[in-house]
Amino acid sequence: MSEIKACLFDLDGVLVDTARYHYIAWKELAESLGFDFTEQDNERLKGVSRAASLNILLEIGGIELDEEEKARLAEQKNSRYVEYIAKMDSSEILPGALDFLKECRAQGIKVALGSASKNAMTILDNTGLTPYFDAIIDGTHTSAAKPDPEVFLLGAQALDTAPAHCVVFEDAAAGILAASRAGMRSVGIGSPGTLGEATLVVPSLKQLSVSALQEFFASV
Ligand code: B16
Ligand code: MG
Repeated sequence: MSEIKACLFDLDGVLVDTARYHYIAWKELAESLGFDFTEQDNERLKGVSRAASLNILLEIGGIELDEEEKARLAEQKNSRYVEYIAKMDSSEILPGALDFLKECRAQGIKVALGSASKNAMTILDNTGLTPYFDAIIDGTHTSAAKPDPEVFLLGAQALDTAPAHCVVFEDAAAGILAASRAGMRSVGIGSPGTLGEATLVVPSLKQLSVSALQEFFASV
């Protein structure tokens, strides 16, 4: 099959572990509204936009609100989340992620970010990852959330690379679906139980090298 010319990375859960900060901030909001929000509930929010996440949270709490009130609560949660990510540094880069990005650079493979987060730039800057990207597409550039392929198609366009030559790295099932809708192969970071639709699944980027990936994708 086609050679890999570009890698498109999701942020939360692939390069950094910000899921726990999202969780704490959503849990605080749920508790202020009078209900509990468990880690299992939080799984439903991974890769989902802020507005859609709030709708899921309110559904769990059995609460109905008008759009104005929802906007206020989304802002309240985001303010808390921003306080947490303001303290992030390079120690919070996930295992293997930095070496993989460096290897992409060394092998002339283009690199883009494809994240739903509107806070992606803060996270990339605070962890020192910004210089590793040729293009950054985040929640401030997109109008449709994953599983819509928009974020990855914009990434491929910015890198001037055809989808058949792109590989997406994702930790969320919605992101794997977005990749396949964009006509791209994908690597699921996590467990085959939730990411079974990916072309390849690995526990983390530590288990993968760019050369091993080229070899594997030469056959699929
Ligand atoms: P924000 P990703 C996603 O990031 C998170 O997985 C998801 O939990 C979050 O709700 C979404 O970003 C929006 O984030 O509130 O910062 O705009 O996995 O697409 O990098
Ligand atoms: Mg993610």
